[in-house]
Amino acid sequence: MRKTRPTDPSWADVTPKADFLNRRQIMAGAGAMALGSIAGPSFASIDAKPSKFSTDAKPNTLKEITSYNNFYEFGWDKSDPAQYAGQLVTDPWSIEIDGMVDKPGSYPLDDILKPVTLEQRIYRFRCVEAWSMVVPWIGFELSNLLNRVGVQPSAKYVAFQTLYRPEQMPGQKQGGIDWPYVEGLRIDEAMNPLTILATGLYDEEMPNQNGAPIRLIVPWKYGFKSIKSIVKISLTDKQPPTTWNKLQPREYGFYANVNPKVDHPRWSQATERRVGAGLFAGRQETLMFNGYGEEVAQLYKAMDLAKYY
Ligand SMILES: Nc1nc2c(c(=O)[nH]1)N[C@H]1C(S)=C(S)[C@@H](COP(=O)(O)O)O[C@H]1N2
Ligand SMILES: [Mo]
Repeated sequence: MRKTRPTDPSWADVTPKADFLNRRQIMAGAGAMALGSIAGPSFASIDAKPSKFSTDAKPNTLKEITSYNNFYEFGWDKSDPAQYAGQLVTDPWSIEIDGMVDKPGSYPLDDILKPVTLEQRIYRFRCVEAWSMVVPWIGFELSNLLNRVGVQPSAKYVAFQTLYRPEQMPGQKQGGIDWPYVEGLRIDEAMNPLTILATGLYDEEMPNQNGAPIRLIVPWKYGFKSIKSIVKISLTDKQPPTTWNKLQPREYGFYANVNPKVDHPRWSQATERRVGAGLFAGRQETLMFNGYGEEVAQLYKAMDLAKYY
C-alpha cells in the first residue's frame, strides 16, 4: 500500500496513532485483516508511550548513537558495526524460550510484539570503557514477555544468547570471543521495570548496528550486559556464563553494576566522557547504578558490591 499520488493519504493519516506501533506490529495485524502486502517508508514511524522512567537529559543524536558502537560480531572498531551490520538479515526472526518456563517454544518476533504497547525510554547508557550516551529507546518491559511464558518458581536466572551467523557477522569468523555472545541476569533484575527489550530508537526500528531486531537494555549496568540481536532466552537455576566475564573475570563481573567506587583494574570508573559533548565539555561524574539507585539499590542491599562487581 504505497502512496501512489502525492494526495493519497498515508497509513498514518487514516489510522489511529496508537495502531501504528511499528512495522512488525502492522504486518502482524495486516495478516489478520488480509490486507496483504504492506510496505514502504510511511510505515517506518513508531508511535510509543512516554514513560516516567525517562531521563530529561538531552539525548545523543541518531548519528552519534548509530556510528559509535560496540558489536564485536561485526568487528572491534567503533565504526565497524555501522559499516558491516547492514548485511544482517533480521526478518524473519524468532526467539527460542526454554528452561524453567511453563510455555517453552520458538516464538516469532511478530507474536512477541503483537500484544505489547511500546514505550519510549530515554535512558542514560554507560559503557564499562567510561564513555556514555543518552538514548531514546523504544521497547517494552522484559517482565511482560517472561510473565507471558510463565516463569517457574525454580528459575533464579535468565540467560540470553545472540544470533550466531558467521556468514553475515564477519567478526564471528575471528577468534578472541567464544561465540555466540551470551549474557545473563538474576531473575529479580530481569523483572525490574527498568529492564526492557528494545526494538527501536528515536522513531525508527532498531538499526542493525544497535542490535536489530531486538536487544536487552539494563540501564543501571555497564553496556556489555545489554546484549544485542537476541535469539534465545533460557530460564535457569544456575548463574549463567557471560561473555566478558569468561574472557576477563578479573575485569568484568557477572553483576557489572555501574559503580564509580569500584574501578576497572586498568582505569577509573569515577568519571565518564559523554559522547558528542565536545572537546571542552570535560568529563562528568559517574553515578552509582548510573543514577538509577532509587529503582534498583534494594536489589543489592545485602551484597558487597566490591566483591560482586
Ligand atoms: N551481541 C552483542 N551484544 C553487545 C555487544 C557485542 O559486542 N555483541 N557489545 C556490548 C557493549 S560492550 C556495549 S557498550 C553495548 C553497545 O551498544 P550500542 O552500540 O547500541 O551503543 O552493546 C553491548 N551488547
Ligand atoms: Mo561496552
